[in-house]
Amino acid sequence: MSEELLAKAKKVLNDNYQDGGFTIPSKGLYPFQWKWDSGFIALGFAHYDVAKAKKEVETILNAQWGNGFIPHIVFHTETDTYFPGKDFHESSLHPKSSKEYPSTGMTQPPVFGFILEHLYRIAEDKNDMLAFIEKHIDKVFNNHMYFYENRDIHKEGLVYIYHNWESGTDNSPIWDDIWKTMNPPEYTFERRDTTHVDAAQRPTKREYDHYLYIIDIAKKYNYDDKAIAEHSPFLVQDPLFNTMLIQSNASLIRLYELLGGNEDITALLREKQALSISGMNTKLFNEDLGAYVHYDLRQGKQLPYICSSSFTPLYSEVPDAIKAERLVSTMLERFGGEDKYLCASFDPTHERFNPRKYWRGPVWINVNWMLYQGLKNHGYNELASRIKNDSIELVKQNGFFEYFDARKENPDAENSGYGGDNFSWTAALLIDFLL
Ligand code: 9YW
Repeated sequence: MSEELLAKAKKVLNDNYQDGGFTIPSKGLYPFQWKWDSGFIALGFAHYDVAKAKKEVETILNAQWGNGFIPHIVFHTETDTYFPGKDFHESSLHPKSSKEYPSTGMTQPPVFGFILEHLYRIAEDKNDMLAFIEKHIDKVFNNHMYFYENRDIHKEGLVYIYHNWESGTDNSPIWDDIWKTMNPPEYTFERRDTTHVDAAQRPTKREYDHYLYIIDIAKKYNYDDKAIAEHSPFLVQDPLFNTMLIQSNASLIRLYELLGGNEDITALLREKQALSISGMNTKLFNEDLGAYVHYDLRQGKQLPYICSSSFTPLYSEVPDAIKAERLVSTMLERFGGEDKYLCASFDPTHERFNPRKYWRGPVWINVNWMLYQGLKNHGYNELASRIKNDSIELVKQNGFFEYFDARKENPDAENSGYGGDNFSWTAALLIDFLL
């Protein structure tokens, strides 16, 4: 059975691979290259087609800007099946943007440090992979320095995101509190996502008005980081985003050590790492909730909600044994009932939970993969296995969807897979789970 599933997963990835040397997340719905998707996709390819794995990473890193920034979408091709496209984003406004690759002017979680390390783990020909890593690692390092130099405004080791799309968790109920502080104009535009996917599973039109308005503000300042930090109505320190940076720092340190030399770089990374870890634990941990939460820099306060991002610090050295234990018990208490698959994207006990809507409740395989790694690293092998088995089960029963209903008994739909079908990172990470 798992052979069959594996073959299907490979087919999804192969079919989504494009001539330009990148892989789209899902046909129709997402026709370009997305940043964190491409990291997870490379991991899947690494198990059976190393050339494509390398190409995927190389292509996105080629689109890096002169200041080290890596954009969230790279518009490699012309198509009007996605909104907002390159004409709305206008990355050329930023003086250091790539001239060759039009993109968005926002980013996504920094995954490439740990992705490179996983590519090395999986590779049969270690020397060949190490040569690849040596060629590209400085780009990832420069990307981390971009974050620390431009987005850590209080020099506390925590970097900001200025748009919900930068978080990767687009319409999380966490952002509802921020939407209440804004009153964007009513934009006139043609949604494309809802021609591919049931509108009940996607963000609302009004939410999109907010998304577009934040971009317009950033564009007004030519995507200048300092101006964005001053003027963006959305300015958040996200536990998932910062954990990915920290986990990627750790991988970069190990990889640079493997390569030899580079003492200045590793010393700098270690210094940043210590600051970031302490920032996470002092500013983003919420003792009452027993979880990491988001911090709203605009309002100067924590956003006290638990979502799957709250547990992702397990995929890093951020929580000590006591905090790891707290996280695990919070997860089990609120998200882990016998009637649920792990791990819902938002607190199932909260009134804002919606089991079918995108990041407001459904299970996402990339987050599950990170939780699995983290639980294993912290010694929670049984719970790690549960998350892995739940992920495999959801795909086996429903197909390679973008997200899944966490309820084992689903009264609303026959198929508990939602959003885009033949979804690349679901396939890629399933391959990693199975092999
Ligand atoms: C959008 C591509 C992206 C992911 C994001 C996810 C979704 C796209 O799809 O956003 O148009 O809203 O939220 O994390 O990278 O798979």
